[in-house]
Amino acid sequence: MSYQLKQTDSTLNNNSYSMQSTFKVMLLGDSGVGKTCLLVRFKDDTFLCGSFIATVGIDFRNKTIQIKDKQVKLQIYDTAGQERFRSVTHSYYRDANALLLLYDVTSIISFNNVRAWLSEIKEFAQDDVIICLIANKVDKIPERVVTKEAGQKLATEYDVTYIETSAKTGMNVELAFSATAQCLLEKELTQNSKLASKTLMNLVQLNNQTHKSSCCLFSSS
Ligand SMILES: Nc1nc2c(ncn2[C@@H]2O[C@H](COP(=O)(O)OP(=O)(O)OP(=O)(O)O)[C@@H](O)[C@H]2O)c(=O)[nH]1
Ligand SMILES: [Mg+2]
Repeated sequence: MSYQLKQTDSTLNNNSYSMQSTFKVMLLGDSGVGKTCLLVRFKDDTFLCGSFIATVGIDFRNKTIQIKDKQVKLQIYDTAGQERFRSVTHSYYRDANALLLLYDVTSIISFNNVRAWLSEIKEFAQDDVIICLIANKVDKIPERVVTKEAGQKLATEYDVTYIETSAKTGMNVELAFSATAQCLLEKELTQNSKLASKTLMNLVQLNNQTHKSSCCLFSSS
């Protein structure tokens, strides 16, 4: 195994050393699709409701999760969706190990823009970056305009994993990050990004078959 031996976060026992890997995960997508809310749900298990405050430039939060006997530290970059910050965010793509590309299921514009985001990814990110297409705000059932089938079709066309989430209810939020972390661990071990992408797809499928609401395949700290 090629995991680095590092001291873990200060939240863990200072005297304990653990097998830890660190990965950079970037959140992308149009302004207002729910990137910041998804991150806050994952990090603090709360929902930012009320007035929408657009992210300026780029922000980041760390979270360490446990996958089997491994500590996985995720450095999560929350980017601004607004066009005027695009040049700032482009410079971060290169370092990203995984990209969570969000759209809002109540906004056809955000869905149609996914292709443009994927072109940017192709231009600025590493060739073997892990990509997950996230259909967010699925709790807004009456307002939904982008179907699951349309989302899955687009994901299949680009050979990326598709996950439906709600930052409001927490549905699949843990799954999106934890399955991505597990996939990145596998990629680190095998150096095979195609195999790791398949692992991500399988984990999501397995979860959808066995747990209809939230994921309990992983634990986090
Ligand atoms: N109902 C519902 N509302 C959501 C969900 N996720 C986000 N929102 C709302 O959507 C709005 C925008 O959310 P943000 O997370 O700030 O959007 P963002 O993608 O970070 O936007 P930028 O920072 O401008 O790129 C806020 O008013 C949130 O309350 C969700 O899953 N369900
Ligand atoms: Mg934001």
